[in-house]
Amino acid sequence: MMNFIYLHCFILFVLLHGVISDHRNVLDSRVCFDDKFSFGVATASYQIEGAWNVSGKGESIWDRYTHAHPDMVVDRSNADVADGSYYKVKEDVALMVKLGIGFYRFSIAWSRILPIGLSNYVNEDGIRYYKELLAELRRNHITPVATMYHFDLPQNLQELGGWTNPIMADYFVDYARVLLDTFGDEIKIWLTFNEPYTFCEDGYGGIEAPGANSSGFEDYLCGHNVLRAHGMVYRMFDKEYRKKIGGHMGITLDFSWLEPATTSVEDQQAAETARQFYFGWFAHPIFSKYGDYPPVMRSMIDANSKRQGFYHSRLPYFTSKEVEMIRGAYDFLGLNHYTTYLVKHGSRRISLQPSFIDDMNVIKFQRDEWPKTNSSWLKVVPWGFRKALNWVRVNYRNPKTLITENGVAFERGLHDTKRVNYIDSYLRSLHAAIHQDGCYVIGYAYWSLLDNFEWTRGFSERFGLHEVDYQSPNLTRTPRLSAKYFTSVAKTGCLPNSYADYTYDI
Ligand code: GBH
Repeated sequence: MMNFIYLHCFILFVLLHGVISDHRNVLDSRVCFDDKFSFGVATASYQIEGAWNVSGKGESIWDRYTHAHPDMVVDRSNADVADGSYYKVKEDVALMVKLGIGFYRFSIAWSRILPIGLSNYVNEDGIRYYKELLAELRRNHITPVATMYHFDLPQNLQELGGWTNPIMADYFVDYARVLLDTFGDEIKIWLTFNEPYTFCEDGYGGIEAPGANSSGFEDYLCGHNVLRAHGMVYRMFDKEYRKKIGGHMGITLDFSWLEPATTSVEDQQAAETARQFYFGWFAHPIFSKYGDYPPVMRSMIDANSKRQGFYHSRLPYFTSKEVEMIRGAYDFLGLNHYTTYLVKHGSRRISLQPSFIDDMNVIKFQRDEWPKTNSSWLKVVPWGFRKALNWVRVNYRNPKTLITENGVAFERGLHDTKRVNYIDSYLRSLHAAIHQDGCYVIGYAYWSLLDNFEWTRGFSERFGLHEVDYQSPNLTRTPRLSAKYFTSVAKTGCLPNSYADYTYDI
């Protein structure tokens, strides 16, 4: 009888314990990233530095474009002054220290280092500026992540045709050599390019700088030379620098998720074609098992070129040596992700005028119900982040990935709850991709530390964790609510459970 009672007590204890610990699990069910996961912020030289012609800096294609065509920027602004970050190294790094972040992704202005783009003349002040930044980061234990090229080609090289000229790859190698020789001791994480799709398609196929507006033609030439340049720099790094100075080299690609609009076979196929054109164009040659352009791009562009009367495909061919050089040219993938689109199959009749959109032949759109932001192209669709990451995992054998940009623009003001919600929901999606699906992601950078010059959208779109007052002579920076939120995330590695978790004074 006694035993029987003991047994009952025991069972009751086990049951109660279960209930209590379940309860604790609910309270502790915070979404947490592991200790090694790193949080950071991202910026780019032209968008924040200002000092466009100061102390020997040469002219870039964005200097030229905004000066020659002010009407191409929605608010007729330019980045001559921008956030004045050239003069605010200490102030900006202090903001990062307050955020408690582990890394800072910035870009180096080619024409600040080599004013005419060529390696025979190095601008010492350019080197001084980035050294000062690196010293300040080092003093504060923030790891630098440097992008060699974020859209700002020296204008002098544009006179030669810019990225449509194959020799650009050689000049990029020379520039990279100067950077590795000069900064290689301090910078251990390198990105060759930011978003080649964006600057080749919008710059050479469209009307962003340099504004070549030659879609289906110059965009492909640009892409071809950028891929060669990336491969060449990676091989040089591998052969000549890795042993000596160590470090990791990758490339940043932009991947908006592309979801089939319906379950029809045609739309499923169209979505996959779109992924190959928008992302695979640059990802397939570097990250896929076999390298080279995605087969669907190759076959569609070859066929269209032929129908249009070209003797050669508008999409250039790599030599087999180039395919091998570019294939596997990475230590990690830098991934930018902002939004998602739906895709339907297109039914375009092929016109005589070459065009990237015609070659791809799909229809891309966003749902009206998806929450809007202050960027026409950006709707809030957090689940697309997880899908994009999984597509990368499945197609490219789960490469080591650093999220080099994710962010959103909303109206001015400090109480930016919409931005907090955006970041929080995208981080939840990222967390699921890592912890439920096994995607290999090592860190996340928010775009951006500061409001800045958003290319042809000028200062009208504000992505900053900090608001910049462009009317004030000091270009005053003020943290938004999202800066407090992000501080809590960066310092704890966990997403806050409630508003109170990050609005106390940090
Ligand atoms: C990133 O690109 C860039 O790397 C970064 O410099 C930029 O500040 C950030 O986006 C936020 O804008 O205005 O309709 O012509 C993300 C990919 C490609 C998205 C160009 C916007 C222009 C669309 N971007 N695209 S539109």
